[in-house]
Parts: sequence; structure tokens; C-alpha cells
Amino acid sequence: MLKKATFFGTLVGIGFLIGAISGAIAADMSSDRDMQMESSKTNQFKAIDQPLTNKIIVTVVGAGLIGVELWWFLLSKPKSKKAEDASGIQEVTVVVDGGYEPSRIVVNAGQLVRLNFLRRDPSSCLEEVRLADFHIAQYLELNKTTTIEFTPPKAGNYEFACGMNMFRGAIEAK
Ligand SMILES: [Cu+2]
Repeated sequence: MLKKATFFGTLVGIGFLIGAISGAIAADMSSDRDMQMESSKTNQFKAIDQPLTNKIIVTVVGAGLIGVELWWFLLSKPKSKKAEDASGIQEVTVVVDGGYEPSRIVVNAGQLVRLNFLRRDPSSCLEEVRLADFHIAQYLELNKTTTIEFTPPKAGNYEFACGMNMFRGAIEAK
């Protein structure tokens, strides 16, 4: 599963790369221009004519990045998972790694829910998970599964989040 941090890191990396390359090209051209200016003794600013292919590449890459960002923010929906209903207990394993996976869990109301939180993320941000509706605040040991059980009394959305309320997930009871 692609993590958001990794994704944005890659985007930033690509951005820097494009910036560095275009900077290098511009620096190259301006040094040429400086030499021309010195020899011709004119102080007039001259526009640098970029080859058409450069313009096309920059436009296409820019449009592509905008498209990816739009998709990421508008179209990528949180993964939803229906709880497996084995012997009356609705059990779901939630992997804690740069967020919660799945972050949306569909369960039946009035039936015991068992969430197995498997914490893979060493950051202290995700060391605790809270379910305010059930007055649960549970420390999650790294690389171990911590089980939390509760019964949603009625249909509705029950949120869970990290201790600082930065990463969130939801239990949808039907
Ligand atoms: Cu946090």
C-alpha cells in the first residue's frame, strides 16, 4: 500500500529535480548571454528562446502533476472493509503504518466488534489509538497486535484516531 508520506515525498522529489534541471539550463543560457552582452556592450535584456520541445515537456509534466494531485485529493477514496462475521464476532485487522489500513470499517450495529491493531509505524504519533465514543485509549506496542473490543449500540459513524487526532479512521455501523 502506497503511503501518503511516500507519495508526497516523491512529488516533492520530482519537483526539486525539475527545478534543478531547469535552473541548470537557465544558468547555462544566462552565462552565454552574459558573455554576448559583454562583447556587444549592450545592457538590454534579451529574452531567452527556449526550444519548443522544452516548453512542451514542461507543460506536459506540469499538467500531469496537477492531474495526479487532483486525483489524489478528489477521487482517491478511503479503503473500506466489511468486518468478517465469524461466530458472531466481527473481526478486522487494522494495520497501523502511516495511518490506518483499512481506515473505514463497516460493521453491524449491536454486535461485538474486535479490532486487531497491528502497529508497524515506529513514530510516537501512532502509538495510541482512541475511540472516544467507547472511552477507549489504548497504547499499541510496536510490531505487535493489540486487540480492542466494543459493541456499537446503534447505527452510525464511530471514529477512531491517534492520540493527537491526526490520523483517523471510522467504523460505520449499520
Ligand atoms: Cu498522532
